[in-house]
Amino acid sequence: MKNIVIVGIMSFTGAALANSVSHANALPEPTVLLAHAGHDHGTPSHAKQAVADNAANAKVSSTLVVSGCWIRSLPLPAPSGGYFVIENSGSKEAKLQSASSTAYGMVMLHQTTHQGGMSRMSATHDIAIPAGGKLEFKPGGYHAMLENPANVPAIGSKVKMDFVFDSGEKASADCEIKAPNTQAPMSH
Ligand SMILES: [Cu+2]
Repeated sequence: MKNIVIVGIMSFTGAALANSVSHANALPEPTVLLAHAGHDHGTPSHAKQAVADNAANAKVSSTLVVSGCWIRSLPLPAPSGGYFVIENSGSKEAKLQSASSTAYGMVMLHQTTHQGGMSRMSATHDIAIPAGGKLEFKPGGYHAMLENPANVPAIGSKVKMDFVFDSGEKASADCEIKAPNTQAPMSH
C-alpha cells in the first residue's frame, strides 16, 4: 500500500522554519495525514537561549529521572524525534516545561493526536508527570522534535538532552541516535 503523505505547513515564522518541510515521510506508521498544526509560538533565538540558560542553571532533580532516551534521526531538513521515559518518584506532580540539547539548535515538545483517521502534531509544554508515576514519550504520542543540528550526529552515537521542570529542577539523559527506520521498542 502506498502511504499518502501530505506535508505539514508550519504556521509560525522565524529562521528555524527554513526547514518547515515534511515531518512525515520517514515515519513508519501508516500515516494518512500528518500535518503540523497549531503552532502559534515559534522559538525565537532569545527564547531558545533562555531555555538553554534554564537548563544550565537548574539544579539536578533527585526525584525526576529520564531513561531509555533515543532519537530517530531523519535526513535533513526533516526534524528528528526524541523518545524517553520520565519517572517521578517525588510526592508532587511535576510538569516538563522544556527540553534542550547542545547538539540541536532547537528542541520542541510535541504531541501527536489521532482523530478521524488523521494524525497531527502540535507543540505543547507543561506536560504532567504524576507523583510516583511515569510518562512515556513515544512515537504516536508525546515526543521531542529536534531541529537544526550543529552537525548531524552519527547513528549509534549519543547526544545529551536536558529536561527542565516547573520546580526549576532538571534531569539529563544520554540519547542514542538511531536509524530512520527504527521501530519503537516494545513497551511493557
Ligand atoms: Cu513532532
